[in-house]
Amino acid sequence: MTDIGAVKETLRAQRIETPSWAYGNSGTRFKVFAQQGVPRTPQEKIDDAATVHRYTGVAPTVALHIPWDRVDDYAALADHARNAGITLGAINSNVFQDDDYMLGSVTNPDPAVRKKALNHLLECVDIMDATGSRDLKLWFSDGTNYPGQDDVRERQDRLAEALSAVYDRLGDDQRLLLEYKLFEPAFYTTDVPDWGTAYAHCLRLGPKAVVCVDTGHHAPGTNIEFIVAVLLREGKLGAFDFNSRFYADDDLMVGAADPFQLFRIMHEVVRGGGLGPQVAFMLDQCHNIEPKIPGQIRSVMNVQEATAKALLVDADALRAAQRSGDVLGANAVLMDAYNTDVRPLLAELREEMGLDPDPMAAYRRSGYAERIVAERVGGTAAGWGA
Ligand code: PSV
Ligand code: MN
Ligand code: MN
Repeated sequence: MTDIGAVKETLRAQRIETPSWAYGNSGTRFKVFAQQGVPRTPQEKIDDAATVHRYTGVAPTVALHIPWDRVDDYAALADHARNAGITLGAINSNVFQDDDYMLGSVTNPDPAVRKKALNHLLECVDIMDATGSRDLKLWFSDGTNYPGQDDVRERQDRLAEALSAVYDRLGDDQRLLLEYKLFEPAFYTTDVPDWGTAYAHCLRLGPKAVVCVDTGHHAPGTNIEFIVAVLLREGKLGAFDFNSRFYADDDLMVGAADPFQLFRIMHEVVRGGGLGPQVAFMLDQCHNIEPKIPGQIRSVMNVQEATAKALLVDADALRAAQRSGDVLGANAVLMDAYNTDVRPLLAELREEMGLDPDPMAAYRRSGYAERIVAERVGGTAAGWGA
């Protein structure tokens, strides 16, 4: 039997981090459809993130991307966030948007480019010191397009060298999250293409280096929940970048394309004891055609719903069925939880937390959307990459 009180306590303590870049304009390489009222500054992105937290109650941090969120005074930015009711979360490095990085950043054959990339990563740790952020998220677009283009093995050596320099710079309470991605923008080899490569580097680096699983970064058909189970078992699952995909790295709302997969992932998280602070649950999404703040609210709710269902799995009944080889019985236990409508439970929890039971409706009624359209005139709207 599941203890509903305990389920609610766990849901109340859950933390989901939203990304600053979700609030700015974004699109595909074909077209960016600009929206009215989007933030023009990192401060306005933080205000929008704080709004998501106001209505969901479980999104108290916002991730920054440098240099997209570059400011002169990061401590002041952290103050701005605190005044808005949230704090600054992971610092995402960016060594993929500079002409110098055409052949790679930390794995570039040119040592001068490698140095420049490393300096940026180290600067991100300085920023973490100022913002009080725990996590540095590293994603490298590095790779090659053609067989023979560069020495694949040597690129691993260059990567290891840079990672180790960053690792040595981390404070005692700081972590490095290494994110992998199968392909794009590199199409032949990617230097950190999969969890195995990320895991191998993190293992060598030490306990402060952990893997980030971006749910959109796998080949179609990959069993992501298996990866989650294995990484958790090894103590090397550090974070999620949640989003949904139909084809490649689509960055659509988490739980939109395949809510069952999200449930299966959360089941392994619960099973592996990963619902604590050691795993950061972050969104990495772009809202190209839908309004951004409600897009984030919906995404946070989707993660909550998948988590609630995973918490409802009758662990004792599941184990008993598994131990007795009852294949259909075990599957039924899981499906019973997945097929439960958890929306009333979450609505009740929100009321207990002093929130509106329907965050989407409460946001709609608040007038915030109309207010930012009226107020955010002049200046340049922040976009993906600005
Ligand atoms: C790369 O595709 C990625 O998932 C990384 O996390 C980047 O920081 C982010 O997307 C940029 O949107
Ligand atoms: Mn990502
Ligand atoms: Mn991505």
